Amino acid sequence: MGGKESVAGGQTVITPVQTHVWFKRFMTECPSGLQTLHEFKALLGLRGLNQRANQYVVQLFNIFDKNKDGFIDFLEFIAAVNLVIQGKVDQKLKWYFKLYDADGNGSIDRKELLNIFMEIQAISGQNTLNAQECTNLVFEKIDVNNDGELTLEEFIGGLEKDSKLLEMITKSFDLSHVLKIIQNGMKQDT
Ligand SMILES: [Ca+2]
Ligand SMILES: [Ca+2]
Ligand SMILES: [Ca+2]
Repeated sequence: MGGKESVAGGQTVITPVQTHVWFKRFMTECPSGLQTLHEFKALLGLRGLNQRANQYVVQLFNIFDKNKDGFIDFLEFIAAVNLVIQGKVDQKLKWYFKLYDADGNGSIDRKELLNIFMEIQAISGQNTLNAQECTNLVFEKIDVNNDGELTLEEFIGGLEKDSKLLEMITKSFDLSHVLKIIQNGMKQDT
């Protein structure tokens, strides 16, 4: 919220020159060209995470790691950056959906959503939002057939219709600060 110079704010387009800059940073950070989970965490300045927060980062890493080889290569990295910077809302929502669907069975149940909210709290150190209440609210609003599971359709359809909810979800998983860390020169020590 307020005062945040969101790098993802404008409709920035990644130019070839920028891609080159990213590439140099990426290679400086991971000379092997393959980023491990450990390096990923170091990159984001995430240390001494508790179990919940750690779980969230692992999930994030796994989503970046598209080909599931256990590393983030530059193409995967730039794809993620690209999405965060200029992805359309429904592309981003698809991505959130993957992140929230922890067991990958194609739907989000209450436990998964609750978990993710708690992980986010753990990572951001915020207690302003009550994870249980948020979960209830989301299901109340967008679980159209009331079966306790959110399909991709319910998720995207519901959020696109409800701007407040969309804002909550977007904020809960705001990658712009992640991107800012990366843009600030991938500093490892903070
Ligand atoms: Ca990979
Ligand atoms: Ca699931
Ligand atoms: Ca449902």
